[in-house]
Amino acid sequence: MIQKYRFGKPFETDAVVVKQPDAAVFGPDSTPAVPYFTVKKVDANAQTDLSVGRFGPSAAKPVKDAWQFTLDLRKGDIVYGLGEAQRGINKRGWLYISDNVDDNTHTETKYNLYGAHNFLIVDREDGQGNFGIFLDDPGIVRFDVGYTDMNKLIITASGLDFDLYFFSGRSESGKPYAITREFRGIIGHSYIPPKWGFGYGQSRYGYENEADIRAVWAGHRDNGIPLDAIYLDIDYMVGYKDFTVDTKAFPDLPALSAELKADGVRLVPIIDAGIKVLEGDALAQEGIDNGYFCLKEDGTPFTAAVWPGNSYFTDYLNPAARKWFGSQYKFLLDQGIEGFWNDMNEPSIFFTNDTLRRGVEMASSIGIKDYYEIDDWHKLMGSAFGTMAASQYYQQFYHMVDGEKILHEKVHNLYGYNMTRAAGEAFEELAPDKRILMFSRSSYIGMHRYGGIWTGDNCAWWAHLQQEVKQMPGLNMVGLLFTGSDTGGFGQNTTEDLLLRWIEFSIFTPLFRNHDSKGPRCQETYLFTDKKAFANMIGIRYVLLPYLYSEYVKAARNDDMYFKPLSFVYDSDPIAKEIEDQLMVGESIMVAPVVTQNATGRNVYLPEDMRMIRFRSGEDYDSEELKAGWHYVRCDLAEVLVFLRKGRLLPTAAAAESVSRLDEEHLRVYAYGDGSYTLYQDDGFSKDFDNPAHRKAITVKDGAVSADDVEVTLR
Ligand code: MIG
Repeated sequence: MIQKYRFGKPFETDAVVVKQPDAAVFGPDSTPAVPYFTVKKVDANAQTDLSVGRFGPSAAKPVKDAWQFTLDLRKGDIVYGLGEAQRGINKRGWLYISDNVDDNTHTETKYNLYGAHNFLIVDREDGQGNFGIFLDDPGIVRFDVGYTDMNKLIITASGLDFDLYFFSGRSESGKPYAITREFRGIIGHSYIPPKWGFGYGQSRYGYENEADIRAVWAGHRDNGIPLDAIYLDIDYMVGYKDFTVDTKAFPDLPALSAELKADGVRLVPIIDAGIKVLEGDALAQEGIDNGYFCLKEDGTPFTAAVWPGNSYFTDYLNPAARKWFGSQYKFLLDQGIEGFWNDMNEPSIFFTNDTLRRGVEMASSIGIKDYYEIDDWHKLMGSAFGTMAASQYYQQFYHMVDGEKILHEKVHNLYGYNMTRAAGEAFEELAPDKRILMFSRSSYIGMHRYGGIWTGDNCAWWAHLQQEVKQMPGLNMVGLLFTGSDTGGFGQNTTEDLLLRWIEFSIFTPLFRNHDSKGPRCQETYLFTDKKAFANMIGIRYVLLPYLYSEYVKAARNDDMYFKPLSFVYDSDPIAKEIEDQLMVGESIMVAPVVTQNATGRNVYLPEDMRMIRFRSGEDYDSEELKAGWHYVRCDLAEVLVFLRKGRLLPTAAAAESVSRLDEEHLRVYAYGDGSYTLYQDDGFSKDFDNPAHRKAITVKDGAVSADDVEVTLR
């Protein structure tokens, strides 16, 4: 059952597409009553909660006049959700703030990352009275899940205007999985990328020109390492200006793109949110003339420093501006480009003219000197340059929506979502018959209809590999199925073993991209010693693709999850509820990646008897049946373990160097007993996902396998 409560006059976020009736409407002076929670109005000065108090972590942004919802938690209650948020699959024991930010140090004591995903589930220890809650509030929201008080869940809205939804689960009332499905049923189907988007991609902030791209291409092909995409970071542009190509570095992008494509490799350029302020520039002028940019209080365009230098920020909440920005992607589509990644769309802001001026004034007030003493530091950094933190800027500009001026901070978390929506809506017109690869850094619930996300600037830390495993189910709960992290780590220096182990997990994430920053050592796989190991490991991704692609498309069309926590499947198993480093991938398999250095194996919990398949490559594998319970299993570097459920099938193909070379007419099906499976196969580009011809039945009966339209052998 779904119950929706309206508070005040919410901004329409378009997160929900299946509109729900209001169970009640609460004005600012009412005494609201909602299920499960007690409600009160908070104000910063009277506040004692650690999460919102004047001396709490969010002290810079005191909460004034906001509705707050409090619930007592019992010891064994579990809280699932919050999408991209850091920490565990079980979110208990921390404070999470929905306040999208560009922060490249994801330590576990951070409160916010790039996305705002205000959906969570309370799974009671006795299974009674479970529910899901979605706070559709695009402002800054706090989820205090046992931070102020270990036994309380305290949710503080951004103010008095938002929609609040409760879900008790459609069929199997109260089960977290059923609750998730019910929620997913009202936010629309997830985005499906072109099939090549499931191939392996290589990226580095630092590829500067055609020669760099050719070297990456050759590095893979010369070593038999599969490759479907090479990413272009901001250096392909002229002065970081969106929708330009530096023709000195890339003299003939259409030709390069066509040459690569003939070999199954696509170029995927980055698009940044900020548009360069430049006299006489057609794009900037068009934006100004039509009022497409966010404005300052005085009605002139707001500008701030990002990569291009002084930049405008497109008002993506204005449908006309969205359409205009989206139409610009045509410039690259026309050059043979079929995929993009949207960056800096929190939006990231380095500083503004005002902050700069204040800093200089501050420096002048203490007297401009040739050099500064250590004792000048507090004056210089403390009050002027040192406060150049992005978030204060969110109170300095406005959106114009339906003639109404709206302070950015009130709708802050919608920015990246609507940049990606601009692209997604444009692709429907510019390339109606073709899927375009699209993923974003910043997001809000609803963006899953237009693209995926990557998890941003992680580091080459084992802890971040562990973190990524835990982020996946939360993202899937809110419909963001096309997800993955920077494999190998973006910041810091990776090592060969970390990269191999990371690949061991990323083989299963729909987005599978090795991405690295400018400073750290290079981490293209072919630069390491055991090139064969990388070729085999990445090859296993292609081996598994018939299954992974089928599971992805089915999950997207059925509003289902591709990654699930074990407890969503084995919901009465108390051990399964505590497993945070194993996941269910689709209907047939469980994965248990090795995520610690120098380990030669790990403990794995099997909620039921399973068949463990150990892949060294598509051809080289062994397998054994394991009973339910705990097992220590060996897993060398460059091996991948897959745990196949009883009565389920795992269709695989022979390894290939690109998705375009995959032979899907001949499949090898792993089985554990008899079972049946629905394979999804299409051309990888068109959008007729529900065409029944794409769904092919595979059956294993009495140890013999058969299938519609595909040749299958049993393994
Ligand atoms: O301020 O474009 O998260 O993937 O390589 C850094 C350069 C801007 C941040 C992205 C990262 C990308 C980088 N960008």
